[in-house]
Amino acid sequence: MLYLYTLDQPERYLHLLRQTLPDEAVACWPQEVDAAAVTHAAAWAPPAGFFARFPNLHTVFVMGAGVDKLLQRTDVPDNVTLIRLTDAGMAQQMTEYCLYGVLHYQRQMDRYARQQQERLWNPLDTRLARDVRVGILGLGELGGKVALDLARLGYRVAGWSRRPRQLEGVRCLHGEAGLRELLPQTDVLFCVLPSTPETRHVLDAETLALLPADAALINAGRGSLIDEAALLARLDAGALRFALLDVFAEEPLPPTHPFWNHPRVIITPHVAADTVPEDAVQQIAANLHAQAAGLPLNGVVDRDCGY
Ligand code: NDP
Ligand code: OXD
Repeated sequence: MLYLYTLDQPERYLHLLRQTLPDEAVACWPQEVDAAAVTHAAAWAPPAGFFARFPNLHTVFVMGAGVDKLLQRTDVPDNVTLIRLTDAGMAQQMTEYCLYGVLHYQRQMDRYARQQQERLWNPLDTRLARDVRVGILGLGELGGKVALDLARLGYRVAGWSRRPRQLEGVRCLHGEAGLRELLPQTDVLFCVLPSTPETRHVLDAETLALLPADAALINAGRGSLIDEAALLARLDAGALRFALLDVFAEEPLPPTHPFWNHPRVIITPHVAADTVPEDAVQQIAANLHAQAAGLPLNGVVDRDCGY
């Protein structure tokens, strides 16, 4: 049996799962079921201890791309296969989110907004896409597509990953040295890394200082990627033009957080790329069929790497 837990549109997911998997028994929390019959779960952010009630659970489908919260839990035994969503409609949304920030920078919307407050009619220099250097941290399912899309639009794109990558039209760097090479040559930095012990505070006071004066930062990965105090200090000093932030160390962002009314910060509430129910269910179904047929699975989480 496949047991579903989501607070986001549970009826829609249940309907789609039953429609797509007519031969599979599917139930949805809080329905009471025979816990021993549950072999698979599809879940996003269930309460602590949720998975422990299913003694025969062997596969968890994560209904999102990031698995950081899941890997911190103690109720998912090591022998359970974790499968996350790969793209599933989120990559296009990430491109849109990143492009919004890049255009904000390139077309100087932050400066025009300030000029408008002063009723100031003052055309600023126009910058072409080919003169804007976009750096992308994370070249996986999401960052890889963002990099390719922006390169196709004419931006000068460089990207950074853990292992060497090759993407057409994108300058690909990796490892510690690659990050140090990329940052000083970046006008707009887009972070879409997973949260792992290695990526924690990858942007701290020292690495943020490698960005050129006037650069902009967009974070759609996870809040843990950035040392928020160091970012605030850079913004306060006017060393960064603006930060477009979708993810935070603490979510929801506490009402007293200085980001809220910082003139150089734009906040969105973790909406850069939403899970698309139809695509998510298609991916879960395809993996269930592949698993039953003994075929390779898509999106298996590497617990050792943390993503
Ligand atoms: P992937 O696993 O497909 O890609 C992760 C990328 O990060 C890979 O390129 C990987 O390198 C790179 N990476 C991981 N660790 C390191 C490291 N230590 N140093 C350098 N590069 C590293 O993930 P997705 O693209 O699917 O998703 C990325 C993240 O986006 C998610 O984990 C989640 O946190 C976030 N997200 C945010 C959403 C939002 O709405 N804000 C929505 C969806 C996801 P390599 O290629 O070598 O493996
Ligand atoms: C995800 C997210 O990881 O929504 O899918 O952040």
